[in-house]
Amino acid sequence: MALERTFSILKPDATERNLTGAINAIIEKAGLRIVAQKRVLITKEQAQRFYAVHKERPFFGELVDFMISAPVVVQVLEGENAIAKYREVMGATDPAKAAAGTIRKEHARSIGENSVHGSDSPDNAKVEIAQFFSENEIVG
Ligand code: DAT
Ligand code: MG
Repeated sequence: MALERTFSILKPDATERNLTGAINAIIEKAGLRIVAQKRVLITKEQAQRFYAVHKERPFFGELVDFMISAPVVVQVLEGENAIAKYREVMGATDPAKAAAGTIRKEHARSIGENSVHGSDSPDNAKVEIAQFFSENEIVG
């Protein structure tokens, strides 16, 4: 399989607890390369657009408020099978159900404050990367 790119966010609960290095170590140990990275405060509009697929869910407001509550680190990760591999490294959405050694098992606070986002499909990866990075900011 060819090299693939996925979009990642280290969420506010991770930046607040100074865990970005610990999480990046797990990412890199899994063989994923961080080919773009920046720390940003996202706007409410950006958060609403990013999570628009969940806008009818009861937790939507809480999710948006959480995502704008502190800085996040947005990243592009590159590797063989990067999309599925990063989902595996992240662990299940609910940290209580995540496998040992995954980012969410080791670090997430709760199902809502679960430390990381990762794209779930090639189409979404493309859209999400383009929301935060221009092509010349990604250096593979
Ligand atoms: P994932 O982040 O694993 O792709 P998702 O796309 O289903 O999970 O949901 C997006 C985010 O929404 C998730 O990371 C945290 C929040 N969320 C999901 N289900 C939730 C729930 N039952 N209660 C609170 N927040 C939830
Ligand atoms: Mg998702």
